[in-house]
Amino acid sequence: MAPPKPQDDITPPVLYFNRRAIMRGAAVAASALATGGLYRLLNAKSEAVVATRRLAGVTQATPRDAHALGYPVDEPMTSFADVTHYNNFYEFTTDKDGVADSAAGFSTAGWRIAVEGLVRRPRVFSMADLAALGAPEERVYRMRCVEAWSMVIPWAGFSLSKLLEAVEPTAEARFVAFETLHDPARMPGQRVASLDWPYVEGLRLDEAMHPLTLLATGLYGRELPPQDGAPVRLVVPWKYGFKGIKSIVKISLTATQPPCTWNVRAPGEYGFLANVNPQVDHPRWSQATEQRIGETGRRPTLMFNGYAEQVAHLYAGTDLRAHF
Ligand SMILES: Nc1nc2c(c(=O)[nH]1)N[C@H]1C(S)=C(S)[C@@H](COP(=O)(O)O)O[C@H]1N2
Ligand SMILES: [Mo]
Repeated sequence: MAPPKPQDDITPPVLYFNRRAIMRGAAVAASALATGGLYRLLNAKSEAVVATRRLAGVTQATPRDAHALGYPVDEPMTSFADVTHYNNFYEFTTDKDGVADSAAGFSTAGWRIAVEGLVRRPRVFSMADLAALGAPEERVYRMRCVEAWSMVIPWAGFSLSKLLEAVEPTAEARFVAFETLHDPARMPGQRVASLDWPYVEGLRLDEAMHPLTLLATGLYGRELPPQDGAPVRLVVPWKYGFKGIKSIVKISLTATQPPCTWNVRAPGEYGFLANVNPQVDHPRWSQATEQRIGETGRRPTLMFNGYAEQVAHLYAGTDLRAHF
C-alpha cells in the first residue's frame, strides 16, 4: 500500500488527499438541506453510484443508535459521501477517489457464499439465507486503515459468530479463511496484477467468534454500495482495515493459518494479526496518529483502535511487536 501522503504545515492533508470527497460532502450537505433528504444526492451520477436500497430490517442509522448499542463511539460519524467515495478496493482500481465510479453498476444478483471446510454442516448461503440468520443490527465502529487514515462508520450486519454457529465448526477448526469474488469481467482491477487474486483474508477462530466481528450487509441504513464491498464484507474494528475483506464468496474453516493477501505480499509490513497498535510503526510510517477523514489535524491512534476493553484478553501473553 502507498504510504500516507507527506504532511504539509500549510495545507491540512485532508484538503489535498481527499479534496474531491470533501467537495462532494459539502454539496451533499447543501442538497440535504434543500430537500430534507439525507440520502438524496446532488446529481444524477452520484445518485447512480450510491443509490442502494434501504436494508430490510434496518429502520434507522443515526447517532442516537450508537448509545443503544453495546459499543458506543463518542466521535462524529464520517459523512455518507466520504464513506462511499474514499475507498480501498483494488479489484476495481487503486485510486481511492475512483472506486465508486469504477464499481457503479456492479451486479450482485444471485450472490452465493459457500461456507465449508472443518464444519459439520457445510452450506451455500444466498443473501436471503444470510438475512434469515437474524435481522441486521446497526453498529457504529471506528475504521483505521493501515495507511493512517480513519473513519467512523454506521454499519448494519450481524456477528460472524451467528453464521459460524449455523455451520457448526468441528473441534479441529482453528482459523477462518475468507475469499473475495474473482471475476475480471466484473472487477476491472483484477485484469492487472496489482495484487494476487482473489483477495484472501483470515482470522483465528476466537477472533472470528468475538461479538465485535461483523459480517456487514449495509451502512447508513442502506444496502452496502459496491465500492464498500457489496453485498457482504467483513468488519473487524480492532484490526487494520485490510482485514475487512469485501464482496465475500467463500468462507472456510481450517486447522492451519490461512494466507492473507497483504501479509503474503509484504510480510514485514503487514502481519497476520494486524491489530491496530500505535506503538508498532509500519516500517515506512508512524502508526501513532491518524487522519480522520473529514477532519483537519490528526488524532492519536488508540490501542486496538479503542476496543482494548473488549479484545485485549485475546492477546494476553502475545508479544505484539513480534506478532504485529
Ligand atoms: N477484496 C478487497 N477487500 C478489501 C480491500 C481490497 O482492496 N479488496 N481493501 C481493504 C482496505 S486496505 C481497507 S482500508 C478497507 C476499506 O474499506 P472501505 O473502502 O469500505 O472504507 O477495505 C479492505 N477490504
Ligand atoms: Mo487499508
